[in-house]
Amino acid sequence: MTEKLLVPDIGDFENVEVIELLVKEGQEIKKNDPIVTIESDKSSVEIPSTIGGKIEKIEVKIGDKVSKGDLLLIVAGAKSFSSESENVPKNTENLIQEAETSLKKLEEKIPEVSSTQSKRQKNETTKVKEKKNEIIQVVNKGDIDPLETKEWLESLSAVIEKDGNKRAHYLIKELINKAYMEGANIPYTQNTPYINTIPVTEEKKSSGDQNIERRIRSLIRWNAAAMVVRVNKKFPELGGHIGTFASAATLYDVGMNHFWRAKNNKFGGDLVYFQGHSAPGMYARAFLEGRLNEKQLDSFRQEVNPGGLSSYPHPWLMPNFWQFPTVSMGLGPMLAIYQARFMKYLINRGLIKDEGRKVWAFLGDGEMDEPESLGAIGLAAREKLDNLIFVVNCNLQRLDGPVRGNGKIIQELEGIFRGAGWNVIKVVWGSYWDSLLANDKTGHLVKTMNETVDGEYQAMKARDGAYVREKFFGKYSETKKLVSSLSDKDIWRLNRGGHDPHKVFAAYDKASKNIGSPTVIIAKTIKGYGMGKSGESVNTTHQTKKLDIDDLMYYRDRFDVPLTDNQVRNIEYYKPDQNSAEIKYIKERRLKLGGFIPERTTYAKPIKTPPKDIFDNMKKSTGKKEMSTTMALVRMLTSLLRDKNVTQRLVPIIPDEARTFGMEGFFQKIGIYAHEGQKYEPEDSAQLSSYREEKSGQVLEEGITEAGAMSSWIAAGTSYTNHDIEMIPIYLFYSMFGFQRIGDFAWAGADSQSRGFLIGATAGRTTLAGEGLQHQDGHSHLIASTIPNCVSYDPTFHYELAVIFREGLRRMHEKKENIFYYITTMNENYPHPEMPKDKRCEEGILKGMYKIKEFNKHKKTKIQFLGSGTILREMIAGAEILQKEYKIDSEVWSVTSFNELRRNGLEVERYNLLNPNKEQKKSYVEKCLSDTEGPILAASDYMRMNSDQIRPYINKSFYSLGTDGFGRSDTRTKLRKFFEVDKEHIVTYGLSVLAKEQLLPSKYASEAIKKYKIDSDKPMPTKL
Ligand SMILES: Cc1ncc(C[n+]2csc(CCOP(=O)(O)OP(=O)(O)O)c2C)c(N)n1
Ligand SMILES: [Mg+2]
Repeated sequence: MTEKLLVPDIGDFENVEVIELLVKEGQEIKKNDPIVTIESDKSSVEIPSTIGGKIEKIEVKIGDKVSKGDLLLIVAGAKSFSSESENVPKNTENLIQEAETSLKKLEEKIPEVSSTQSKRQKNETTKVKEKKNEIIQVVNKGDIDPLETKEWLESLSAVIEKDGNKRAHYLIKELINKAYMEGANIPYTQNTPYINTIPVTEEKKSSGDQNIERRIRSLIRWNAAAMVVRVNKKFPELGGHIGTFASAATLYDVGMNHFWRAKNNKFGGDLVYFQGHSAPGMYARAFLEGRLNEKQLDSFRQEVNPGGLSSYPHPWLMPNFWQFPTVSMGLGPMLAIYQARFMKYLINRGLIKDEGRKVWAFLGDGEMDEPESLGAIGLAAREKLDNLIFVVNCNLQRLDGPVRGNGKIIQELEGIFRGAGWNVIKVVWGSYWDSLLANDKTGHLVKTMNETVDGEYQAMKARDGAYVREKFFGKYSETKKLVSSLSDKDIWRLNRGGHDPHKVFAAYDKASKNIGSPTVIIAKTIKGYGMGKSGESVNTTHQTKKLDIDDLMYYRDRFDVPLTDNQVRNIEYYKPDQNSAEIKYIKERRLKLGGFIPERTTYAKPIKTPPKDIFDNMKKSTGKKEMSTTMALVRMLTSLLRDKNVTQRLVPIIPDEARTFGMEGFFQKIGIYAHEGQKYEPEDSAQLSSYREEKSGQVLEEGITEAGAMSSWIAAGTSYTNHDIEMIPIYLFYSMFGFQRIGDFAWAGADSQSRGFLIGATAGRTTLAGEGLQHQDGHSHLIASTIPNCVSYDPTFHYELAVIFREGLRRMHEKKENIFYYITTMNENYPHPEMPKDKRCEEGILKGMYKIKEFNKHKKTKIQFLGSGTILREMIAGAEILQKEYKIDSEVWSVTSFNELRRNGLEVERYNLLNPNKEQKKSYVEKCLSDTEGPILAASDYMRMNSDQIRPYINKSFYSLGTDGFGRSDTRTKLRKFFEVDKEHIVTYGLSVLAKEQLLPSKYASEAIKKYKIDSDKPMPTKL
């Protein structure tokens, strides 16, 4: 039996060119094997076979134009004929049914996965039954019928006692539903009362030795503060922070002693994002662990000489220690969310094992004001990232003062996270409050807690017990009575949740076991905890970096650090003996948890660079066929997907612009990642480029979030260290929405030593024609050049792109250089020439320039043209005019990277200046141009500063053209005329430059100005 394979529905396209035949006659094929690649003027896509069998005849050849229904090939002995009905995707109902069955299976599995969880759930009911009839009554000012309220509350208590929490919850839910249906939109449940989320009865107890843990924590506190004070005593300019870690010490210690599992040869490790300026605490712990010595602590913030400790977590500066750069506020939360998401992506794609690893992120309450901090919490909930735990340290202060003086940051964050679908655990009060709360029969204590604003809470901790008694408990007679038997000292001892290891342990335990949603632990602490008058809860705490002797004595006494007065005066570190109980304990805990944290290692295997010929089709002329470099890139990616070493490792990342870049073919080919698969039949399901979401999908289709896409890129680009698997992220974006939008993330990516490609597509101020001022990028290369390990290119032709891309793969993913690539691609279609045969061409492309054309017919006057991106084509056209109409020769250089040329120039110049007696070196740009004839005119589709970068390294007359000024929407021709980078301006400026250099009479330039109707009086485009 023979079957025909036809061109499927390819959307709105007709007469699309066949550009590749991927099979031969006589070949056995399987269903879904790619048969041919077709290409429209916007995108290329592979057509897969719907039949398996032996190819009897291929009915198309390269260059043919095909449309839907055309015959592609005939297959003999078709094994599984894809009938109409099979071709038609499963209907929505089936898909939903499938999803539901798998959900059911998951639910059934959950108790197995977490027997502790189910036990806990059972306990919930039984425990509650044992509980006495105690309810927290929130006194309501507007209660019009207290008796009725009492009856309802008593009924509820009776239900809880008789049938447990769940039944009570059910009844309340039903009541709310009923009220809603009757038209009452109540209750507004943004918040729960200002008390701990976990009731005392449900607190999981730590098995740790609390006394020893307190001693260890005290030593860490002391050493962290001592480090900052010592360093600032010696070099007051260095700075540092004491107050932040002082507030967070317990939050970190409980994690370190009990929860965070390190990476080792048996386990991938939890990933912890430490709050940047709490770094002193991490160093102080590492000191006790024996990982750092006193000398190193004394070189805190002295990073110039090797061995110094970096100010904040910087993997670039401490590559064996820090994993995540967090100090620029707001980046940590997003990076952590996308890290957790990428971990699930790797698991769902079968690239790493699911070991139940977690991502923890420590954030400041002030930091939560950064829009990025909350910017991706919806994604975390949507994707059910139960491998993610945020800990927000709510010390109620930021740098200048209270985070919310008149409000309550904890309540505000609770509402936001609850609304987004997170599991919220508030840790507000410490254990000393437990009995008070239990005795709060009238509800006035909780009422006071609810009513007190953060500014007051802060002020109270800056005062003393008597003040708290008066201001807080004194508000109502009921609360006053509640503490009547407590001394002022007792009242002062009433601790906050974040400083209570028991409460923190219970919260961490619950968070680690949570299934189906991310968790945020919102912990209340005191900024500068234990610092007394010098810094506890005072507005200036954040910047306290010097403590006088009295403060230090107080701090020592407050935490019982076993140092003599003299030792305190000398601000000595304290490290107990190796055999002491403390050191043994700390080491034993970490051993149990698999090793030290933080620690940065990598055991990833390199990815073999694809063979040299993989992009050979990019080195041939396209003839008359026009295409953009963006399209050429997509073609290259399609080829890469056929390379067995590379295919699985590619991570295409797109923020909702796949169609703009002609990448929609990837949807079907490799699928869009969706953690729950596809629960609906896509509208375009019958088409070849249908929107296909899949659990094991490869494309990260991020939606409109450049910051999110960049966070994914960083997660994938650092996968070699965080997951020991080298990945190749390729993030395509509108170049204008690249560095300037997410510059700080790019900097964090660089610090993290991310490896991968950033593709600034639709680049060039006059090349992206119709979009206007905020779209047209004329400077992204300049921003890219500010990042030291970013290698950037602005190629014009497909073979340049191919050479650059392959070298990027080799340098980053095979040779593991800690660099990343920024490449601009354009959306202008034009024919591409064959790669020049000159052997130096490839080297030149990579170094930044090579001679692409020489016009030397007349041998009289000569000029050197340097161009990049699409403007190179204008230069070639201009050079042709000059030769033909003015008998002027020229050499045209394709400059693939002004940035790389400048870097080389800088380096060589520095060498020469520092080695005046040695043989002087020549920069690459000098080597290319020093022996050439005539002045130099450079131009690009970027600001003049782009090409001006190489001016100092050329001992010749140098002029530049560029697109300085605001972009605007118009045709390419008009835009290039406006910015004076079209071929006519290149000719005119060329003639004028030659006149200025006394190589040509000025009349030629004047004539050209007239001929091309150039208005010499037009203001600079920067002023328009
Ligand atoms: C993007 C950014 N802006 C400003 C800063 C400077 N800065 C460092 S810490 C800090 C205050 C932080 O307050 P919070 O987040 O509450 O942390 P805390 O120290 O109170 O734990 C500021 C403004 C920064 N690091 N990053
Ligand atoms: Mg704070």
